[in-house]
Amino acid sequence: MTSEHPIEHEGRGAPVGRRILLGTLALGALGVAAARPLQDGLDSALGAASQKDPTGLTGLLPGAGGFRYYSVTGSVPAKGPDDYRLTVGGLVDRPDVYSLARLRALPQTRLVHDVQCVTGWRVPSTAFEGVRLSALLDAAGVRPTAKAVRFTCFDGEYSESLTLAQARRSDVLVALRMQDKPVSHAHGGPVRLYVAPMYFYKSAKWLSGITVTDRVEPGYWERYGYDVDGWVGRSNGRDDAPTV
Ligand SMILES: Nc1nc2c(c(=O)[nH]1)N[C@H]1C(S)=C(S)[C@@H](COP(=O)(O)O)O[C@H]1N2
Ligand SMILES: [Mo]
Repeated sequence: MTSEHPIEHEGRGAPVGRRILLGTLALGALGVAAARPLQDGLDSALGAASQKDPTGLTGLLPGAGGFRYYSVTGSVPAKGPDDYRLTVGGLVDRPDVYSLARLRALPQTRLVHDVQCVTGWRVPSTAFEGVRLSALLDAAGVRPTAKAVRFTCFDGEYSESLTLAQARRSDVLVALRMQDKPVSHAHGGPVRLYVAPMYFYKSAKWLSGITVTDRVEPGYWERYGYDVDGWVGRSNGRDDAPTV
């Protein structure tokens, strides 16, 4: 066991620990073989550690500034100004499809917080910049029956969800920039979700769909035991809340 293992450090909520363990085993059977790092050459070095890190299917890259690049799929198509699209639909009056140019033309918000992965690594004071999710929801006209928002990704696998109240927070962005640069492909560019107050698994990379729904549909990692309400320091992660 290494320090990467969340169960060892959780210290509370044994049922949750068991859920994560079961998730790890299921993932070992179903997912790890198919999941590969975005960059080649890391597999052998990281293979053993990856088995012990439910959200750590890929690993630390030299020069990544403390970030790890995660993807639950083996490869993700690159998208840019010509072919990137973000659809907004579901329980809204005005469904829409945004190009990168349209997103860039909207008012941008820049936030600086610590990034905190649920498995323990943290990157202090990281800038994210983009369009407030609340602005896109307001533009779409959320219907009164709506309760939640589901996010889908052009990797074809990952998903996330927030309650409508969480989604409307001013520190939740549809991010176009990270570390004061356009979000790179490895970090989920050209557009990723950024949920500042929650563990980084909530910040879906390669964002392609925003669907307003009548109930929360647990996202990818949440089916393996992590909390849908992934507040840093208050959910089943193992770390203290970062300084903001
Ligand atoms: N589409 C997609 N989004 C994702 C993930 C993923 O595997 N696929 N991993 C999540 C997890 S567990 C973390 S910690 C962060 C990692 O972001 P990074 O690769 O930019 O460091 O992305 C989150 N969003
Ligand atoms: Mo993570």
